[in-house]
This record gives sequence, C-alpha cells and structure tokens, in this order.
Amino acid sequence: MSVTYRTCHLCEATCGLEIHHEGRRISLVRGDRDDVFSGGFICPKGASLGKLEDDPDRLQNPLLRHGETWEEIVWDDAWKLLDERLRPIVDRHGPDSVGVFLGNPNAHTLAGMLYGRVLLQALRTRNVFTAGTLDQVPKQVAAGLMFGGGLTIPIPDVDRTHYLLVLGANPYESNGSLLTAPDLPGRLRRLRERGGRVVVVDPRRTKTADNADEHVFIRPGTDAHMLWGIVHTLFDEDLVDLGHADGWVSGVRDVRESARDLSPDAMAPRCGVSADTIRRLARELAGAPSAAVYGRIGTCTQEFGTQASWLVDVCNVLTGNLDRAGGVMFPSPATEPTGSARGRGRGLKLGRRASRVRGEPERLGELPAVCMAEEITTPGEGQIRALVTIAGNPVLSAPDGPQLSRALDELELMVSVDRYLNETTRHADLILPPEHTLARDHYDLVFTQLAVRNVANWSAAAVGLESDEVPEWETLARLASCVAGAGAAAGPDAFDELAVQVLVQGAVARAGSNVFGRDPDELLAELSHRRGPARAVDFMIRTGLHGDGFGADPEGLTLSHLETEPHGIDLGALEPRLPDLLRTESGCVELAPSELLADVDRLRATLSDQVEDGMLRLVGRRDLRSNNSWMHNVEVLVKGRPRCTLQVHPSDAERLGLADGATARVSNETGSVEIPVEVTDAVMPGVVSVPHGWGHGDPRTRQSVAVRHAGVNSNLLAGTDRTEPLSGTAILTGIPVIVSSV
Ligand SMILES: Nc1nc2c(c(=O)[nH]1)N[C@H]1C(S)=C(S)[C@@H](COP(=O)(O)OP(=O)(O)OC[C@H]3O[C@@H](n4cnc5c(=O)[nH]c(N)nc54)[C@H](O)[C@@H]3O)O[C@H]1N2
Ligand SMILES: Nc1nc2c(c(=O)[nH]1)N[C@H]1C(S)=C(S)[C@@H](COP(=O)(O)OP(=O)(O)OC[C@H]3O[C@@H](n4cnc5c(=O)[nH]c(N)nc54)[C@H](O)[C@@H]3O)O[C@H]1N2
Ligand code: SF4
Ligand SMILES: [Mo]
Repeated sequence: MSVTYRTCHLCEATCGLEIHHEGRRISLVRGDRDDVFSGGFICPKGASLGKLEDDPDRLQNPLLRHGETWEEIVWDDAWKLLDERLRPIVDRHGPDSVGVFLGNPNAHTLAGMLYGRVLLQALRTRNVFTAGTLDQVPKQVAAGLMFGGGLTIPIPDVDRTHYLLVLGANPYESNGSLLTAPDLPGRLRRLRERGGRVVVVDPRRTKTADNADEHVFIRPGTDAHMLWGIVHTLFDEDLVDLGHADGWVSGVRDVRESARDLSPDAMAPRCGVSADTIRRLARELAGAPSAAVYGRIGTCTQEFGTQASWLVDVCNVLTGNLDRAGGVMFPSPATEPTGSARGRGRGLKLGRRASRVRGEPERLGELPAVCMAEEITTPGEGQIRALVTIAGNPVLSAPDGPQLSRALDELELMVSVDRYLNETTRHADLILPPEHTLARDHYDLVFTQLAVRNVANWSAAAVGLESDEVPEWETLARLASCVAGAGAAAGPDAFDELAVQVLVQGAVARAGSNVFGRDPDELLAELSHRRGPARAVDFMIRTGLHGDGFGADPEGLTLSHLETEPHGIDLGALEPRLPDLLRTESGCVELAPSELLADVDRLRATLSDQVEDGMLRLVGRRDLRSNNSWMHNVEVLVKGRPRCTLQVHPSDAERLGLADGATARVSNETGSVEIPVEVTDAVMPGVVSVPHGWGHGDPRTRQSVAVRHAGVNSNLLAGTDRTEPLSGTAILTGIPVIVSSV
C-alpha cells in the first residue's frame, strides 16, 4: 500500500489529496492536511477519484467505430489510421478543413495546456472552438480590453477583504471559478468571522447566499443594469477614489458620462433590485476598508456578459480596490515567465479572423462554439470535414445538441481524445483514451494564475504506464505530427522537442528574463533527463517569477525542488503588480474601452422594453456532487434524490398548476424538455432553474450508471443563434421559456 499526495484536477479549487493505493487500485482518498493551500479540505468529487478511475466504462484502449459497433484496436493501428485518414484531408482541403473542439478538462491537464497548443500550432486552422465561449470568454474579453492580456483577470483577495459582493457565482457548490481557493466555504466563513460582510446577488437563494450576510434577488441577465446603478451612485455621491491606481487609469470621465442617465432609479425596474439597495451597495463598497466585487458564470453566459464582467472591475477600480490587499489582485504564479511584465504591450486584439458562415469574429484565438455545426454542414472553401475533440462534450454542453449531433454525422472523420463513449464521442470514428490519473504528472498551469495565494505544487505520476497505455500528451503530440505531415506513427518526440524549443527560444530572447542571452543548448542540456510535460514545466518554473534562472538565483525554484515537497510550496499572499503587469498599448488601465462603451446603448435600449412578457426565465445551477456532464457515471455521486429537476417558485407553481414531483414541460422556440418539478422559494418568482450537463441515456453511449440517472439536457432550450455580441458567448442563462404541466 502506498500513499501519494496529489493535487485534485477535477475542479478549479486545486485541493491537495492524500491517496491510498496499491498500484492503480485506490482504496481511500482524503484531504491532505499538510497541503499548503487546501489544508485538508476535500469535496465528494475528489473523494470519489478512485471510483472515477475504476469505472468499468472508462475507456482504456482506442476504439474504432464501424457503423454502430465499436472495435478495440491497438495504438499502432490508431496511429496508422490517423495517418491514412486525417492528414489526407489537410492535404486535399487545407488546414481549415480540420476543426478542433477543446473542452473544459484541458485546463486541468498538462497534456491539454502544453500539447493542445502544439497541435493547434501544427494545424493552423481557423476553426478552433472551446468551452470558453460557453463560459468565461466575456470576462476574458472585458479584462483583456482593460488590462491588456487574455488572462490578466483580477482575483478577489478573499482572505483579506472586508467586503465581498458576489454576482452569479455559487462557490458553496462549484468551489470557485476564476477564483482558485480551496475551501471557499471556510474562507468566506472566516471573512465574516473577522467582521467582514458577504453579499450575494443571484436569482436563486443558493447555499452561498444562505451563508452570506445578505442575499439580493436579481432578474437574470440584468447584472449590468444593477452595476451601472452602482457606478452612477459612486459618481453621484462623490464616492470615487482610485487610491493606488490614480495616475494610470484612463477613461474615468467616459465612464462617468455613460453612467449619467443610468441611475439606480432608472435601473431598478429592469433588474428587480430596489434603487435603495443599489445605492446602499455602492456606499458599502466605497466605505469598506477593502472590498472586492466578484462575478462569475451567471454574469458571463448572459445577454450582457461582457458588459457585466467589465462593470465588475469598473466598480473595483472606482472604489480604489484594484491591486490592493483585500481588493482584487493579480497573482504571481511560479510559471509566469520572467521579463514578461513590462507595463505595456499590444493589448487585446479581437476579430483578427472571422468565422466563414456567419462572420463571427475570432476572440482569443477561437471562434464561438455555437458556430461549429454550421461550419461543418455548410459547403464551400474552408468547410470543416474532420473534427478533433479533446476532453469535450459539446453535444450536451453547448446549445442545440441535436443540431450538432446531425452535423457530426456529416463529417468525413471525427477523432475524440476522451475517457468515455458519450453523447459527443459516439459520433467519432476513433476514440483515443487518456491514461490513468495516477500515471500522469500534474501541475496547475492555469489555476495558479487565478489563485488567491501564490503556490506551486507538483504532482508526479505515482504509477508507471502499462504496456498498452499511452499518455495523453503523447497522443496530442502525435496528432500534431500527423496534421503537420510527419506522421502520427513517427512518434511524439519531434513535437515534444518543438514544444520545449519554443519556450527556450522565447526566454533567452526576452529582455528581463532570468535567462536572457543564455545559450539555449546549455539550458536544454540541463533538462535532458526529462521529457514531455515534466521538462516543459521544469523550464517554466526555472525561468518563472520564482525560478532559479538556471543558476542565476541558486535559492530559486526548480522542479527538482518541488519534487521534494509533496504538499506544495507556499509562495505567499498576492502582492500589488500594477502598473507593471499591464499589457495595454497605453500602459494604463483602460476603464472605458471603445468596444465596451459602444455596447452601452444596447443596454439603454432594453429600458423601454416591457419587463413582464409572460415568459419565465431559465437559469442553470451546479451541484457539489456533479461536474458538468462527465461525472454522472459514478454511482456514489448520482445516487439519492434526482438532481436534475425544474426548480419553480411556489407562486409560479400555483399559477401553472405544477405540483412538487409532477412532470413539467419547459419549452420555447428552440426546443422542449420534460422534467420533474421541485417547488421551492429558493428561486425568485418568474425564474425557473434546470442544471446543465444532463440528458444522458442515448443507447449508443457507454455510460451504464449515467443512463439510469439520465436527466434532461437544458441546452435543448438554448439556441445557437443567441450569443452575446462582444464575446460570441452562448446565452445560457435568462432564457425565456414557457412552462406547463404535462
Ligand atoms: N460541483 C461542481 N463544481 C463545478 C462545476 C460543476 O459542474 N459542478 N463546474 C465547474 C465549472 S466548468 C465552472 S465554469 C464553475 C462555475 O462556477 P460558478 O460560477 O460558481 O457556477 P454556479 O454554481 O453555476 O453558479 C452560478 C450562479 O449564477 C446564478 N445566475 C444565473 N443567472 C444569473 C444572472 O443573470 N445574474 C446573476 N447575478 N446570477 C445568475 C445561478 O443561479 C447560480 O447560482 O464551476 C466549476 N465547479
Ligand atoms: N446550460 C449551461 N450549459 C453550460 C454551462 C452552464 O452553466 N449552463 N456551463 C458551461 C461551462 S462553464 C463549461 S466549462 C462547459 C463544459 O463543456 P465541455 O468541456 O464540453 O463538457 P464537460 O462535461 O466538461 O466534458 C468533459 C469531457 O472531457 C472528458 N474528460 C474528462 N477528463 C479527461 C481527461 O483527462 N482527458 C480527456 N481527453 N478527456 C477527459 C469527459 O469524458 C467529457 O467527455 O459546459 C458549459 N455548458
Ligand atoms: S473542491 Fe474541486 S479540487 Fe477540491 S476535492 Fe473537490 S473537485 Fe477536487
Ligand atoms: Mo466552466
């Protein structure tokens, strides 16, 4: 029996796990009490890691589809098949003929973060889609325009703040997002215990709201309205004080001008929050010794997602809370390259390309996920003929799965890198499974950039690969090799070499880097005992903000050092990083980017709309024991009362004749679902809630537990034609629906 300490990769909280196992058989998982970040916290998902890995439905060998049947094949045949069928499509039709969909778990694997990029660089297709446009792209666009980079997102300093205003997030269930902090429930409790205040704005009284000082109901999709009311009040009552940011913020006057007619009194009827409450929230934010406004998925995947995400940080800036302890801050992750924070940059460029069919602009190198089906089915130059999905289930996670399903059936070739035969991968010709979790190295490249403390925690593979097991990074490197014309069968090494070469060349050429001007070969020689993700991470750590610079700072971090610290290394609380970290062209925080200012008229136009249109508004929700669409095949996580229900307020239930436990039909012009009713005053009147990620049960999938807990797919009610204009993100919340009893 061995005990392995490892960071949980299942959600953004990055808890340390203590895993008891005999080889691959995991007998016990508990929180690692010595983990420098999580201190023993764990949730039911992390505790079920063993069950997740032992799931008999988890794929362990490549699967090849013949019509409706599947054949297990050996890896060498899989590589041959890729070379015979994928590369010729690129030859014949060009790189755009291959589309790629990257799902959420890519952010949680080194393979996805390091070799997904290698694949995209080898392929150079414009048809890149990710779960981002079902999620956080509005925040990235807003923060990018304000601060200059796609991941320069300020993080609420929950451990030191005196006041936290939470909009559209439920960390008691989700454990936090764009806010990496294990045990957020504990951190919020301690915030209140030290005299601070937590206010939650949400159309549902969530568990987070129940545990807050105050909960404010808001009509779905109107956070920007409420936030304008706050911004108006800050100016109107002379509460604006930029604090430390004074001197490098531009656009304050433009924001003041825009806010002039958007008073709390004008906004209240639209958002359902009283003008007095809006004014009070503004005063509380400005008056607190430190405060942070935090908006998450409810403020992103909605009609005004980018505007709301922008205004969240406008409030943070205007109240002097940007870049100060207890406000919102930028982490200093160990893998951030030295010399990259130079106070200005190129800024975020949007729309460098556009989608072929509807002309949706590119953002952050990708096209909106809602464009994928039409790019497959519309003939012409640049049509997608082959699709590679990596760790994604867009048939459930994106709007209008049936339309996407039909499109996937038209592909000449579909290849999925995934651990399940599910609603999406059942359309693939070839499924390539990742390795066992304990057989892979892990390090959180993304979430350390979004964390409330600077920490570094390396999780080494605890078991070796089996003879017929291929690590995911190799699969992605071989896919890159295939599309580049070198052949998947040629192996992963050439593209592994390329991945690290790109890092090394960049670092030695970057003025201010701790290896500036050094000889690349000499640096690479020091890494020669490693390959794959470990080599890249070692290089990133050593040339990162806390790194040893290959000898430049002998006290600095290396991967070898991290390997001796199984519980991680704490690199301290967040520290002010502005204005150096800014990457805008001006070198200022752009409080009023023109794209965002121009969007305000769209919000003004809603003020004359009738508020009551007779429709209910559909919102989603998350459950602690669930994770998007892919953890419903673990019995311990799905047993008990059904999780996929329609929550309805008692007054609506009565009006519509819906009894608790009865079946309701929820429909709109896009689709319709039938679902059990749960009457609860936790949702506000006029709002109904259905969680996403359900709707299993297709007999062509292979998830024997999920099939018995199928639920319904809430995205049947989301249309591919409804996107937020600035980010192209699907509108997944605040969807108008009609509910009737069946
Ligand atoms: N257990 C669990 N944890 C997860 C996940 C999971 O599926 N399950 N998914 C992970 C992922 S991929 C992500 S992105 C994060 C998301 O993390 P969170 O953003 O915390 O996600 P939710 O728990 O869905 O909370 C969103 C809240 O927004 C509210 N809401 C809906 N519409 C609006 C609106 O218009 N305005 C406002 N103010 N609120 C609104 C909803 O009622 C809901 O309470 O969670 C991650 N963690
Ligand atoms: N209505 C509505 N829709 C939503 C949301 C919502 O709040 N409401 N939330 C959106 C959000 S925030 C997100 S992030 C998306 C998620 O959208 P997706 O990423 O498309 O969906 P997931 O359910 O996370 O699917 C993950 C897939 O990765 C596979 N997988 C898991 N681990 C690994 C691994 O290590 N390697 C590989 N190769 N595969 C793996 C799983 O089997 C599964 O097929 O859904 C979005 N959709
Ligand atoms: S909260 Fe997230 S990171 Fe922590 S144990 Fe649960 S799933 Fe894993
Ligand atoms: Mo997400």
